[in-house]
Amino acid sequence: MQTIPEMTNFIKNFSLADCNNKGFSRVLLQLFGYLGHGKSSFINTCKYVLDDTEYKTYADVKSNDGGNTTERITYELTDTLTLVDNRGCSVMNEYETGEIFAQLGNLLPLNQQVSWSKGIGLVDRIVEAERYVQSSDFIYPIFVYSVKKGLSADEALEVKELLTTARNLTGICPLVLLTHKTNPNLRAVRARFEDMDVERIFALENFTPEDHLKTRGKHEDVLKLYIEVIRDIEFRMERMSSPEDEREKRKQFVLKFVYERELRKTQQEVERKLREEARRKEEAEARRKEAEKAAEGGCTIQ
Ligand SMILES: Nc1nc2c(ncn2[C@@H]2O[C@H](COP(=O)(O)OP(=O)(O)OP(=O)(O)O)[C@@H](O)[C@H]2O)c(=O)[nH]1
Ligand SMILES: [Mg+2]
Repeated sequence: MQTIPEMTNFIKNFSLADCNNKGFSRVLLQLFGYLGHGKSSFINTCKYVLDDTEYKTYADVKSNDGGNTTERITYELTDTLTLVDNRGCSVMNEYETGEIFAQLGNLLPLNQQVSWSKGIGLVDRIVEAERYVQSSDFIYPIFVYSVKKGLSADEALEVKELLTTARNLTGICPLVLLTHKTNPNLRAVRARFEDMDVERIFALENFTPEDHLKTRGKHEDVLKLYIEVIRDIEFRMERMSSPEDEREKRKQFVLKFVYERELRKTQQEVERKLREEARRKEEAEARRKEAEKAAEGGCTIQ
């Protein structure tokens, strides 16, 4: 069992130069998930624990249910580890998931306002961003979910799909971080994630501006999470190809996702038009028959 200073040193001194880094120079810990689940608070918590100074709000935290973080902002935690506060999504419709995957795959610029675009606008932005995005960044996905929100069976299906796609995109099974650990929903929510075959589930209580009394339990929870993340990075690094190839794979993945989404949309539109046309014909036919009947009736009376 390591002590707190030992764990802290281990995390702070972790460097990709010590492993077979294939040319990767920095790790981007990509935080993603729904609005208001505690991503920004987690960043503040990590800085508080690793810097071990007074509590500061580095990342903007909203006092309500979210929608606050609208930029992809980076926060350097150590020389090697950088946290990325991605824009949260409200519902998992196909447009938002396209955006989420482009962010997650690090295909959009960092530290710039995130403007969401419908249709193939996203493809243009990905191509445009190629000049600015650093391919030597190793992507590590962390899915943030608040226990307080609960998780129904239907929502769990949606989350599972999101996590599976994120895994296929990044090559890493996202680590699931449950916030609001002390909420009574913890057991039930954790069980849902366990059913999804998630490999690593961590639960913690974020420090907040209202409550940042440092307890050993809270402090250690954060350090243990990082130690696990580092072990995982070392394992995955062995199995990665070059940073450029990896980025190209991610790009192809997201472009295919957007292309298929647009194709589905076009097909749905064509099907809708055909259904409408068939309905119009049926109605016209019914009207014609009505008129015929009325005309026949008129003849009999005469
Ligand atoms: N008690 C408690 N409050 C938390 C925890 N995590 C987040 N909060 C609170 O929940 C609210 C939303 O947290 P944020 O960190 O802004 O969430 P976010 O995911 O960054 O939200 P967006 O950027 O809007 O998507 C804030 O009021 C936080 O103080 C936690 O673990 N425990
Ligand atoms: Mg935020």
